[in-house]
Amino acid sequence: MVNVIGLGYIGLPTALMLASHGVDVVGTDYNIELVKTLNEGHTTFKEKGLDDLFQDALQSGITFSTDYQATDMYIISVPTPYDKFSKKIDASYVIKAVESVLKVATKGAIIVIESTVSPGTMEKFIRPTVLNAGYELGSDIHLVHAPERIIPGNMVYELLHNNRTIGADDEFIGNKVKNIYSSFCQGEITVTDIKTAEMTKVVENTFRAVNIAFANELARICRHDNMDVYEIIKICNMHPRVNILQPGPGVGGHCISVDPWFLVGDYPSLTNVINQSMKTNDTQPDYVLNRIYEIMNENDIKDTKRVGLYGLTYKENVDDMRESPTLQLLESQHKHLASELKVYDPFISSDVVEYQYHDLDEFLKDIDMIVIMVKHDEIKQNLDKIKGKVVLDCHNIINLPDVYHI
Ligand code: SAJ
Repeated sequence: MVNVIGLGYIGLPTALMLASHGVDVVGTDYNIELVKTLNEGHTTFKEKGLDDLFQDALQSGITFSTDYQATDMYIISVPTPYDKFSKKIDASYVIKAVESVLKVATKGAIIVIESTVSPGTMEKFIRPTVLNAGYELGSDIHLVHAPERIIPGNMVYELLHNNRTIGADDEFIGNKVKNIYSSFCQGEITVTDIKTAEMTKVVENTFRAVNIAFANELARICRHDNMDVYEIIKICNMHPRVNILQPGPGVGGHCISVDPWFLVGDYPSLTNVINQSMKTNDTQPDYVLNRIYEIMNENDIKDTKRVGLYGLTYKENVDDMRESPTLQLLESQHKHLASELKVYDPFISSDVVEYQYHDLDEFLKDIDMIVIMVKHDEIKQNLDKIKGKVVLDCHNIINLPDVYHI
């Protein structure tokens, strides 16, 4: 039996996928409400294909509990935030999960850490946790790091098809874990050592963060001299060895806006490009705020009450608001001046910010200027409704001459 610990954005789909492919799985989370919701037959977040997968897994016998199970294989997928000041990883959730598991694990059990961790975390924090509890590594307990790569919005497909990396101290254990993941994963699974696995995951997301920062910087250069950044990137990308990502209102989510800071925190004197890239991405919501004021002036819109931000989530067609550029923009706006920017997101049904709407038409009725912060399909399908409004399109989804861009 596999006990999956942490039933959030990564742990839950992973547990469901294993169960629906014949693996005996118990999902554990310390959040009583979350476990109750799952046991009542409901998923806890929206994701394409997740509800069907959930039904399959239930039929295959998955169960959910707040108790850690006595077994020989654990997959831990709990949050790994970073400390905003030191930029270093906060490994406390992973450490606590490992400590809880050690209390019930059978001799020779494998503990797989799926949570993204900075290179060296297993060495610095997890090995000592096992040793301090009186266990011998390599015989009583085996440690493995198997970072995930799935993208929110397409998780179910990517769980099935992405290549994976498994880091282990010994190849036999690595291959044993590979066999478990092979129950559903059709991609290539590379077995390597733990530190390499830790580093590859962080490097992959850092590569993307630096590329987006480059695109954001190009947008600023092009704005300064009135050039079309999208046309320039499109043409450059026709070069066989150039692949520039897209500028946007900022970088959110729990991966690309977080993981590169682990490297900056651990190697401050060696990470100039990464550090500066993260600063560029982090200041992008402020840059958008300035653009809003510029465009308001140009169009004689005197009051921010008549301006609306479309989208609260960190990216399109998901209900996840972690590190969202819109929330960052609202926070920085509050610091600078009193304003009442309106906000709407079709994926957020609860009230999370002031002046939030839950109906697109109501939202549009109360504004003269709309800022497309997130390119949800909904707005792409309702472009006729924003005719006549001043539009700041942060994602270049509207192909009309009088639309403003960042
Ligand atoms: N963004 C841009 N410009 C782009 C692409 C993205 O500004 O050209 C912004 C998005 O709007 C969003 C942020 O970057 O705010 C991150 O979005 P994303 O779609 O690049 O990535 P995530 O955070 O949803 O998921 C990533 C995935 N990485 C990719 O390389 C696409 C996924 O594979 C990882 O597994 C996941 O992080 C993770 O868990 O680490």
